[in-house]
Amino acid sequence: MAAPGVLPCMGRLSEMPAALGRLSRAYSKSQAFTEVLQLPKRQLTKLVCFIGRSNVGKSSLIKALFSLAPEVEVRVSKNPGHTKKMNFFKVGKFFTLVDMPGYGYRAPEDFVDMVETYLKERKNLMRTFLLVDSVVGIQKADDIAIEMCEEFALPYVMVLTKIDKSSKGHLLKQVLQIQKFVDTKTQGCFPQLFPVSAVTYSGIHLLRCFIAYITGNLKTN
Ligand SMILES: Nc1nc2c(ncn2[C@@H]2O[C@H](COP(=O)(O)OP(=O)(O)OP(=O)(O)O)[C@@H](O)[C@H]2O)c(=O)[nH]1
Ligand SMILES: [Mg+2]
Repeated sequence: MAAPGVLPCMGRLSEMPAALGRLSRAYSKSQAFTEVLQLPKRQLTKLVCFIGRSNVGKSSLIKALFSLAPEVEVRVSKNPGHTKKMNFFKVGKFFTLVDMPGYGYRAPEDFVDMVETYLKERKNLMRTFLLVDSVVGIQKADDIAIEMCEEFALPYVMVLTKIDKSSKGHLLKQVLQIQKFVDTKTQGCFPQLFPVSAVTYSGIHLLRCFIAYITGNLKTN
């Protein structure tokens, strides 16, 4: 279930229209998840979703991805457990990005039902981005999401957040450990990791390009 390689995308970085944020007229739209489930599937655009432990940095990352589209309002929590429902960010006609509620500490009670039901129903879900905190690496709570992606055979990608917080040595150790985990313990996880910082914007542009690529909005030839 490996995804197409990221290399063609990297080769065209300089030709990419400045970035995803400028490319698209994005707006934020919260929608009850029951309403979304009732929508005819053919009317939904391509989807990518962001999932991860509470406080891992999902909302901050989405905010950084949309930094060139300041009209998009993304709330970032001071306390874990802020995002209790799914938030949908529709990027013009190009795709829709879904911010999932955090799991683990203070996760909504119906987290598993809500997220599992949603993910396994979506035929137009192009990729799930599973966020892991690069400071602490894969935690027990992350197993919920990893098992879910593996069980439903969802193509997913690991994004390592908050890379500005660690020394280079610590970060390298975590990256190598997570890479080994991906290589030896997963089936559906894309082999390339995406280390990012929502503070320094390191890795953000490459991730934008990758999202544009997998949603069919970045031509590579
Ligand atoms: N240093 C640093 N802090 C970050 C980064 N990303 C997020 N944070 C901080 O981590 C905390 C949680 O960030 P959020 O983006 O709200 O995390 P979340 O995963 O959306 O959290 P929930 O909505 O509760 O699930 C906030 O205090 C952010 O400022 C990063 O790249 N670097
Ligand atoms: Mg959030």
